[in-house]
Amino acid sequence: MAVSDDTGISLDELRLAARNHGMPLEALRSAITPVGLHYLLVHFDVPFVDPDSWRLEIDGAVERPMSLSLIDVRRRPEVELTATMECAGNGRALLEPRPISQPWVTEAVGTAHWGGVSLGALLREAVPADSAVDVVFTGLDRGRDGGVEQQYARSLSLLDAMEGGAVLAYDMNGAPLPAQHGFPLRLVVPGWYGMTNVKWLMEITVLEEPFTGYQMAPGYRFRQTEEEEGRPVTRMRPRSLMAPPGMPDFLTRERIVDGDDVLLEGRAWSGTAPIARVEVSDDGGETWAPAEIERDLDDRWAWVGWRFRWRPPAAGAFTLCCRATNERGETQPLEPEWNLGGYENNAVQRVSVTVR
Ligand SMILES: Nc1nc2c(c(=O)[nH]1)N[C@H]1C(S)=C(S)[C@@H](COP(=O)(O)O)O[C@H]1N2
Ligand SMILES: [Mo]
Repeated sequence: MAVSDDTGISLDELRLAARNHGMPLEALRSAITPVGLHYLLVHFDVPFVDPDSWRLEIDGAVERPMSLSLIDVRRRPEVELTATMECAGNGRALLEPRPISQPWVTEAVGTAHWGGVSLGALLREAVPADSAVDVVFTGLDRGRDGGVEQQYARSLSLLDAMEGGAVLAYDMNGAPLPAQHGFPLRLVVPGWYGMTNVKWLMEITVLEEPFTGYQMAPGYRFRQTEEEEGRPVTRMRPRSLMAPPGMPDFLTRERIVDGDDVLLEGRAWSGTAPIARVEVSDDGGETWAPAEIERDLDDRWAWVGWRFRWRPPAAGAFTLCCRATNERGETQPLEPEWNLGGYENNAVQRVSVTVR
């Protein structure tokens, strides 16, 4: 992956950014992100699917291969899941030098309520072979990435696929999936970064050897150089974001805040262990004070809310930050850990405000 030699966004990056939108951060005030405000990432084109002829094939090393229509899928017991999803590239544009790809700032996140069927239950129906190791999920979308022509495909270990609480979702926030979010069926793996959640699913293949498709390697590897093998990107690091307070300046998005009692609020999530605490700083991360946590969604995989009553010590310019820590003691760093793909940047958010 190329990196920029300056700070200017290229036309290629702008084109990607215009197709793939983030969640406006004011939507952090909603526990469930309204569908149109959920972030969007599409590597190739949105495929338009005829639901009547669509089939999900379950094949490979299974005793009972299956070919299911949408009605066959919907006939099975429904499971529901509320999950926060974040693109692994969230924060990429803040890295220096900037890896050239979708140039997210901090907004590639959203929380949806998914309805569908249990992946584990469906795989048990198909009866994977004893020698099975990986399960591959292939989408209908096709394109070229890193010079390699491919269908979008990602895999999970058999254990993660069977036991990870994954859902094959046909509903998002109580309505059929919209085209851009994977109609008619997508994978949702709670706690994992976004790329895992394969949209426009057409095939689930059980393999007896590890899957080596492009989106597993060289895609989504945490590494410093092209030569390095690196490690796979998997679960979401702890992160918190603030709903921007006050009102924005149109061009810079800097915030203008009035008064001496300002409610700061936002959300925090982590795919490796539940959120333990959130702290707030008004001096760019020098000193921290605890925020109050509100677990308003009844799901371990959904973000928690946080709030903090801020009494600005004076009028003038401040840099507000928030920092989440999970139950494993993993916390957000002040500076990102640079890597070639621009993944897993969970450095604390910095919000510039002017208090009047
Ligand atoms: N088939 C397919 N699935 C995909 C993608 C894709 O391009 N094609 N993008 C992935 C990535 S990188 C992310 S971050 C999420 C985004 O899901 P959303 O657009 O519903 O928010 O979908 C994932 N699933
Ligand atoms: Mo992503």
